[in-house]
Amino acid sequence: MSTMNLNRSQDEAELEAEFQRRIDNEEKIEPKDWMPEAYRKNLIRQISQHAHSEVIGMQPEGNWITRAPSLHRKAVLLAKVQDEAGHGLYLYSAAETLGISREELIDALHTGAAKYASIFNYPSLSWADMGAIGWLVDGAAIVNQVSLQRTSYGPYARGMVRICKEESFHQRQGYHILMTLMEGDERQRKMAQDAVNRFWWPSLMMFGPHDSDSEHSGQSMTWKIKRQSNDELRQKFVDQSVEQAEAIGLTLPDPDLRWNEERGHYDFGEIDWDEFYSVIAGNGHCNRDRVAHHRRAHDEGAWVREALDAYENKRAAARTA
Ligand code: FAQ
Repeated sequence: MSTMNLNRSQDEAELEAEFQRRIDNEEKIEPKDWMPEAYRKNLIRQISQHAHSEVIGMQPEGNWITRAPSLHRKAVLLAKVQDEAGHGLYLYSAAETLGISREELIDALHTGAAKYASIFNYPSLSWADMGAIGWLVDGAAIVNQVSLQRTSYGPYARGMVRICKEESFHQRQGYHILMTLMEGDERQRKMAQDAVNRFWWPSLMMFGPHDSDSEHSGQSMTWKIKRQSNDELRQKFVDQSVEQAEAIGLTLPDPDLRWNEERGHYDFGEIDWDEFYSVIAGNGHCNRDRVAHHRRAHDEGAWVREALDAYENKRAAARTA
């Protein structure tokens, strides 16, 4: 190794040691701070996939806005879906602070280079699905996001604080839909139970593979991008959901679900990992439709982006003049 290269790698090692010291000290890393290239890339990956999930996640619920059973439910659902768009925007902005453009991020979604949460590749078949999505999907998202409020990257952590407040409202509105159905007639109770039967296992998959199979967890935990592991968060979600289900008379579709006195947690059955990997590889019920729909909406919105650019250029020209 030449002396110059040796000096460079020494400098790099010192910078990395200082970076890790800051992380260990619970200091937030900000956009202009030095960071290892792999930290930057890993964050772009996670934050952008998180953003894509929020935006693609509007589709299953968007499907029910025109069929909501009352004006009140419709207004609430509209507000919720709009919130998800807002979450996507905060998250894209946070990713952009790492030096990547919105166009590159969207392109990665369209080409399949970037993933989004597997759950949104399942269809929403009945009104009760709006309840199950709010209760379980937003519920799982909150468990994960509360933990991410303490993530090491400043813009991501701060975005999470606001997102979590809104997700709490989302979760409650979903639970309220199911509660109302469970107080209804036999058909309504069946509809609620059917939705929970279909969404329970995919919700558990939202936390990702087991820790032992999680490719990114080790490094992400050292850098405190992730503060709790996939399995820890999944367990937390199971524990909180059992009592909530019981309170309104729903049954979680897992015969192995039982309280384990020794562990102080609920034991639960094994997830169908073949299904999980098949869905994230692009073969879920709705993968193709979801991306095609996003592409279409993006293309139809091209004129808005062009108008914004034209306006910005005009303002810049006026400033220079
Ligand atoms: N779906 O090594 P790990 C919401 C991928 S927001 C698809 O464990 P990591 C709001 C993973 O990306 C929901 N892919 O990965 C809402 C990686 O692939 P890659 C979204 C998954 O990053 C509600 C590979 O598997 N929340 O729902 C999934 O350490 C209602 C290996 O996995 C977030 O994104 C999955 N479930 O841990 C909106 C939270 N799991 O990238 C509308 C932020 C894993 O190498 C309606 N993200 N993969 O190609 C995280 O906390 C983490 O990224 C995990 C995965 C925990 C999701």
